[in-house]
Amino acid sequence: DVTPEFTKNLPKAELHLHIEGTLEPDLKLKLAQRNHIDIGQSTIEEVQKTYQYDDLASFLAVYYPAMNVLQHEQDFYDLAFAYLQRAAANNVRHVEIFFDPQAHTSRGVAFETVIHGLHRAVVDARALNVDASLIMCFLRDFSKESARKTLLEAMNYKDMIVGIGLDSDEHNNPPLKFARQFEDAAAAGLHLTTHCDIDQKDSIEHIRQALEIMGVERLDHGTNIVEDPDLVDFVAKKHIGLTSCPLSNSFVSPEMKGKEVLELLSKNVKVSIHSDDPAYFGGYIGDNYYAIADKFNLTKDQIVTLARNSFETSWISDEKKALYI
Ligand code: ES4
Ligand code: ZN
Repeated sequence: DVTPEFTKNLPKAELHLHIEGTLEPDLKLKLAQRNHIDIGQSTIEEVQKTYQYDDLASFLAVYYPAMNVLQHEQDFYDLAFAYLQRAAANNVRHVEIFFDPQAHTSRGVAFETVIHGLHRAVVDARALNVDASLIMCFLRDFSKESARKTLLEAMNYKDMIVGIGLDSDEHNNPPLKFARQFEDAAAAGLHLTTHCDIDQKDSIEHIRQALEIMGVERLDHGTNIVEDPDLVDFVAKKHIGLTSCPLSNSFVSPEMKGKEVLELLSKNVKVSIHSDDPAYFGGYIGDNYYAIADKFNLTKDQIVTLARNSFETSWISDEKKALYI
């Protein structure tokens, strides 16, 4: 009943997508050649052979070094525009793109280079009928001082950024580490979200901090919340969005958190489906919808609810939202 065509063609919002995670092997090789960087592989097959990971640490060990091929503004443009073309092909009408400035500034690429390249692609996406925006993530395993410096720099480009988030290694890096930066960002009118990865050691405590103390509007992943009925009530009442990524989850959890997604749907939580790092986890957003639909026999109605949730919990204007929900 639910086919790959149905999940691909359904209008949807993408809210959990790391732009650095859309670096496909062919573009990686092209940029390596263009920038004279030896990445140790010279064919797509060789690059794909390095994609071996079964936990966050082994994934990040492949992910961050690959970013070396991104050097110039045009490289960031090419990365983002290639993604936005794929988004258009998946009928993504609205996308809020995560980017990790510290993964670039820490290796000598200027913040301005990163944001100008990404922003130019965001502007050009209008011609693809994709409404795009940028969410700046802090690397949570970097210091809060580094986050503070990054936020200060971002204030020069505030109109190019819709919100902030937290990603990278969550272990021993709770949301509260960045409480001050989140407070300052909110005061500057930016939206707030944070990763609360699946099956983290302190996941309930991290979710509680993010919701009750820091006032985040969404949780990226966050599906462990099913362990705590009071928090589930809270997110249902407050219309907090939970952005689940089945194919990404499948690398660390065979059930891809499908049972949790179904339970959250049944409790009217605004959970939705997204792609995380599609070049590394085997599929774009239509594939992610199809993967969970196929494994858990979701109905078309459930799929449509997931897509509607993505628009409802997005940070587009109420006027634009009304077009989709
Ligand atoms: C990420 Cl899968 C995952 N987890 C944490 N941080 C990330 N950044 C990009 N992908
Ligand atoms: Zn993510």
